[in-house]
Order: sequence, then structure tokens, then C-alpha cells
Amino acid sequence: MIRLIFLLLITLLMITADASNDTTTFVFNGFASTNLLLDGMAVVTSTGLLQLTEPTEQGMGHAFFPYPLPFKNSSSGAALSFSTSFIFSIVPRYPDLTGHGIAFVLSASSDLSHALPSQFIGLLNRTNLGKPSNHLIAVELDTNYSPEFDDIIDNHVGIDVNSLRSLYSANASYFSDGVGTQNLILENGNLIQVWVEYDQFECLLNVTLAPLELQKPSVPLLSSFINLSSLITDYMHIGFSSAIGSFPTSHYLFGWSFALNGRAEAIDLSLLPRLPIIISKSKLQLLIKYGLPAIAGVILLVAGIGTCAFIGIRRKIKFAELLEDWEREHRPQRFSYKDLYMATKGFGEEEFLGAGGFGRVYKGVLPRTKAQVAVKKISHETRHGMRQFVAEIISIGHLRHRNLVQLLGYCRRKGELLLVYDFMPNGSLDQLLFDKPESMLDWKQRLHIIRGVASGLFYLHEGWTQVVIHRDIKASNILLDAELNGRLGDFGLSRLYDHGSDPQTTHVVGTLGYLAPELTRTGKATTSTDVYAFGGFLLEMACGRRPVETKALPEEMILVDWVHDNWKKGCILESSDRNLLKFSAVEMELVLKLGLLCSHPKPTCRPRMTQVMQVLDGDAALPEELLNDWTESFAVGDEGLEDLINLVDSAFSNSMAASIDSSGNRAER
Ligand SMILES: *[C@@H]1O[C@H](CO)[C@@H](O)[C@H](O)[C@H]1NC(C)=O
Ligand SMILES: *[C@@H]1O[C@H](CO)[C@@H](O)[C@H](O)[C@H]1NC(C)=O
Ligand SMILES: *[C@@H]1O[C@H](CO)[C@@H](O)[C@H](O)[C@H]1NC(C)=O
Ligand SMILES: *[C@@H]1O[C@H](CO)[C@@H](O)[C@H](O)[C@H]1NC(C)=O
Ligand SMILES: *[C@@H]1O[C@H](CO)[C@@H](O)[C@H](O)[C@H]1NC(C)=O
Ligand SMILES: CC(=O)N[C@H]1CO[C@H](CO)[C@@H](O)[C@@H]1O
Repeated sequence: MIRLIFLLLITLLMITADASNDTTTFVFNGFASTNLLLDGMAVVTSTGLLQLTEPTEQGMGHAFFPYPLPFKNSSSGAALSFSTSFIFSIVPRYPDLTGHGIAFVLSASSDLSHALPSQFIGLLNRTNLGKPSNHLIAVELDTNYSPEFDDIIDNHVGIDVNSLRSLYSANASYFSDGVGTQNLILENGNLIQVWVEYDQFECLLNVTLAPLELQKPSVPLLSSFINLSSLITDYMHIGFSSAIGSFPTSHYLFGWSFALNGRAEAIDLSLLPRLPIIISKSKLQLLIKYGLPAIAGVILLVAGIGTCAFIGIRRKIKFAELLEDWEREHRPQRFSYKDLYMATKGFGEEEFLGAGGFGRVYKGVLPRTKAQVAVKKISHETRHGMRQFVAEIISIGHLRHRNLVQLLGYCRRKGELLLVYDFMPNGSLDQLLFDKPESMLDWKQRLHIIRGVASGLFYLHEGWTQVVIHRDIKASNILLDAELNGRLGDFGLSRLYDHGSDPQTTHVVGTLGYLAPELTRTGKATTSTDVYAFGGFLLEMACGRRPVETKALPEEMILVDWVHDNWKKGCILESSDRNLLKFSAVEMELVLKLGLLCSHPKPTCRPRMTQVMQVLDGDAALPEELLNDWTESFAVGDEGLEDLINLVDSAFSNSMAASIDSSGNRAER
């Protein structure tokens, strides 16, 4: 009897021990009365949805369970089994243009506020990337392809340990009995359920996905060996992280169930909150703006059908676009002319930003998203190369790098191509370097810009599956974002000159002073001719003047030769920008010499961008001896000098890229 009471007592005690700290298992059918730790953009909406990101640009959101859980067996120190399931939905503002997905996270710290958005998914930053001290394990449901982290494809699921380069990953899909593997698009706004299970004895982490309407598939998408015991700390936080980059996206969670050392309860689907039906304010405004006039139009129609038809036809002509069959595949990148027209207030003068080598650029605010953009208007004759050119531009537009100006899309009209880019609030570098001496860039800022541009060009040359040659690197093609990061613009655009041009003459594209000598001979752009132009840019930044200065003394006219002369005389620092009050002589010397080396007359002496990065980071020495093997860039006779001055003057005065055909004749476009 006593034994029985004793046993009963023990059982009771065990139950209370469990109940007094109900940390080990929970289920949230909606998040209305939870007190999760939220940061960044994360909010719980009035209907009980956990919204991790709001549809703006660049940001992240985190939501963690309120306190850390004891994830280890206190006697053996082994990581405990756990099981969790959750339901999410990713709703992009524009179809196919999304943020960077959702991750389920186990983390030693619940403070991920110093992590980066975009491809970092709000999990890590560049300093702590890859460090075991993070104790961070994540299951990422990633919707973007980030070559930087060796992603397999845009729409994928991965298991990450202290890094965003997944240990294991797979195309997002699920197994359906009798049918086999089915693809699953993560980002189309549908509700998807995920199960994550870890078994402490087998050390297997299973991840399974399925559309909400289906049962849990019998076969997991990922079933990966991973021994969490040495990767986690005794107490771990559990939660979610989401991030967006350039494209406004909402990441929602509908429910979450979790069990430590047990099986997570099923989420009650009947209790889930609903997705809000979004009638955005801008749509409402559009309705008022265009709906009401339409009603007026109907009245007018009754009054006089003729007038209305006339207005309609005129409007149609005004907003007419060219849209051919082959453009169907580029639908996500296609903007309507009407939107661009409204965004730029009808390409009005006050929105005009400047004229580049390829056309006029206007600032705009997209009517629906209110996103600031720059619209480049390029006039073109109907040319047969258009299809290939658009395909190329769009393929390059998929490149994502913080030192490249992001191409958002395009539109085509008769005789006109419009390209839409991210707006860069600080304008182009040449304006800041040469036109606005009052807001002069100091040396630290210049060095930061140099590093950025080097990393952008490195990415174009060596960081992507295919080599992209920029062909027109110069200060006016380098734009500065809000944080004064240098970003390369207009990459790939030079191809416009190639397509449909007369095959008899190869046109050399580029700008005088940045043109590698062999380019004017062969007309063939290579990564090495890009490096030459990059060298010109380095010298420009260090010396604060343009590569060719017609008003300077003859021996100083060609910047690269003048700097080389000074180097030969052992006084290279004489070339540095006289307006710079403070700089490190060591860094200045390095940039000047690196500029010379990049603009070396002999292509074989020029470094590759990897080496440029290493030299800039101090990880490699600069092979200065190569500078002894030098021939003057331009062998200019007296009458040649005059021609050159005229050419440069007119090229800069209308700030158009001068293009020279292979016979040396000048061809202005
Ligand atoms: C913890 O480890 C001990 C010894 O290895 C084992 O007997 C016990 O069942 C484990 N506890 C849990 C909760 O797994
Ligand atoms: C990166 O994150 C860590 C940990 O949150 C933080 O201590 C560090 O300051 C961050 N670094 C940067 C450059 O933001
Ligand atoms: C993933 O999807 C891509 C494109 O749909 C396909 O080419 C690739 O073979 C898939 N990989 C696997 C492992 O199924
Ligand atoms: C994980 O998946 C494997 C393979 O389907 C299965 O044998 C194992 O039991 C699963 N583990 C858990 C914890 O669900
Ligand atoms: C996992 O790691 C722990 C400690 O590092 C070790 O004791 C255990 O045997 C490992 N388990 C497996 C299945 O390898
Ligand atoms: C309700 C309760 O007692 N919660 C506790 C559960 O255990 C964690 C970790 O030891 C504590 O921080 C909670 O206060």
C-alpha cells in the first residue's frame, strides 16, 4: 500500500515538474496571445498572423520564443531530439520578385539585430559568418539564388550551420505517394507546412514540406546526418528570421508547434488566422484617380461617343508599347510604359537627372510601390539584335551584388528602350569628384568607394557562372548609394553598340583615357581591358583629375603617363590630389602604384581582379618591378596632339562616350 502511494506520489511529482515549466512543448494556432521576442520588421497583426517582414525594401524581422530551452541532456551532454512544424506563406508585391525567404533558427543568442538582410536572411553578417561561436543552426526556405553562398537554385531548402553556405540543400519540393516528387514554389503566396525533426540517437535532421491541403509526406525532402551535440550550447533560442533585399515582400507565419524530446502536436488548421485581403492605399488612390474619371467618361459617352473614342485612341497611342511574342518569358521584368510615364511625371524636365553615353536618365517614383527608380531612355532604331540584347540585359539583371546598380526591368516602345534601375541618391562619382568641390570626398570615403568598385568588378569577372565584361568603367558610370558605396552602373549596355551595327567596322566602345591601347587596335574587349579602365579610375580617385586633361601642361596631359613619370623620378606622391588635406601616404602610394599596374600598356602585366582585391586588402604584395617595362600610352606627335585635344574636348563637353572605329576615325553617336 505504502509502495503504491509512493509510486503515485512520484508520478504526480513528475507531472507537476513538467507542468510547472511547460517549456518543452507548445502549439500556437495563430500568434494572437503569444509573447514572442520580436525585432526588426516583425509584428503580430491584429488577426494573429506573425508578419516577419513588411513589403518595403531592405530589412529583416526576427521572432523568438520568449526564453531559451535546455537543449541538452544534463547527464550525458548530448543534444536532445526535437520536433517542430510551422505554416508559412511568402507574398511578394510583384510576382517572381521576392525577398529572401524564411529560416527556422536554433541560436545561442536571440539578438540577431546586427545581422544583414538580403541574402544573409537576417542570420549573420560578414564578420561572424562561418564562426562556430555563433552556435546557429538554421533551416532556410530560400527564394533567391545567391551565387555568393553557392545556392543551387533560387527556390530551395537548406540546412545551415553558422554560415549561409548550406551543408545540405535541395530544390523545394515534396514527395507525393504514387506520384513522386513534386515541385513546390515557396514564394507564390500559397500556404505551406514544414516539419523539422531531429533524432538524437541517429543524429538525423529531417525537413519535410507540403502544401497546406496535403498530409505530411512519408518521405522527407532532406534527411541529413548532423550531430548537434557539439554545435549547440546548453540553452538554445528557437525562432524565425526573414529578410528582404530589393523587392517588397511579406513573410507570414500562421501557426507553430514545437516539442523538445517529443513529437510536436499537430497544428489545428481550423484555428489559423487568415491572410489579409490587401487593397493597398495606392490602388485605392488609383481607383479614385482613374475610376472616377472613368465614370465621368461614361456620362460623357452618353453625351458624345465620338469625343470619348477620340480621347481613348489618343491615350492608347500615348502609352503604346512594343510587345512581341518572344518577350513573354521576360514578363516579370517588364514594366508598363504608363507606369514609367506616371513615375517620371511624363519624363518631365524637373525629373531629368542627366544624359549618359546611352541616353537620358530620369528619376521616378513607381506609382504602386512608391519605390524610387532611375529610368534610362535609350532611343534605338528597330534593330534585329534587340531580342538578344534584351535577353542579355535581363540575364545580367539577375546579378545581385551590393556594388552593382540593380536593374529592375525594362519596357520597349517604338524606337525606344527604357531600362529601370534602383535610384542612387548620391549621383555619379564624377559629379562628386569634379563638379562639386564643396562636398569633396575625403580619402577614407574614396578608399571605401575604390574597395567597393573593385569588389563589384571582381564579381562581374570572376564571381558569376559567366564572365561579364563591363566595357565602360569610368567615374560617370560609378554611382553612389545612400551610404556612399560605389556601385557600377551601365554594365552590359555597351553591347548595344555591337548589335545591329555595321559588321564591316568593329566599333571600339569606351571612353578616351580609359581605353586600353590594344583595344583600339583589336577592338576586342576583355577582362584585361576592363582592368585597364579600372586603373584609370584608381588614378582619378587618387589624383582628383580626369585621365586626359587638355588644359594641363603637355607632360601632364595624359594622367597615367604623368604618374608613371613621377614614379620613375621616385616622387609618385607628387601626383596625389592637392585638395586632399589628410591621407595616409602608404595607402595613397599603394593606390597610385596599383592604378599604374592596372593601366599597364602591356595586357600581360596587368593583374586580375582577384589580385587587385588581394593587394587592396594587404594580402598580397604589389609587383612593382613590372612598372619598369613601360611604353608611353599615346605616342602623340604635334599634329596628333591637336586632334586629340579636339576629340577629348568634344567628347567631354557633351559627356558622350566617344567611340572610335578600328581605322582610328572618330564616330560620334
Ligand atoms: C540522458 O542521458 C542518460 C544517460 O545517457 C539517459 O539515461 C537518459 O534517458 C537521457 N535523458 C533523456 C531525456 O534523453
Ligand atoms: C556582426 O554580428 C555580431 C553578433 O551579433 C556583432 O557583435 C558585430 O558587431 C556585427 N558586426 C557588424 C560589422 O555589424
Ligand atoms: C532542381 O531544379 C532545376 C531546375 O528546375 C533542375 O535543373 C535540377 O536538376 C533540379 N535538381 C534536383 C536535384 O532535382
Ligand atoms: C528521418 O527520415 C528518415 C528517412 O525517411 C527516417 O528513417 C527517420 O525515422 C526520420 N527521423 C525522424 C526523426 O523523423
Ligand atoms: C555526437 O557527438 C557527441 C559529442 O560530440 C558524441 O558523444 C556522440 O557519440 C555523437 N553521436 C553520433 C551518433 O555520432
Ligand atoms: C514558467 C517557468 O517556470 N518557466 C521557466 C522554465 O525554464 C526556463 C529556463 O530554466 C526559465 O527561464 C523559465 O522562467
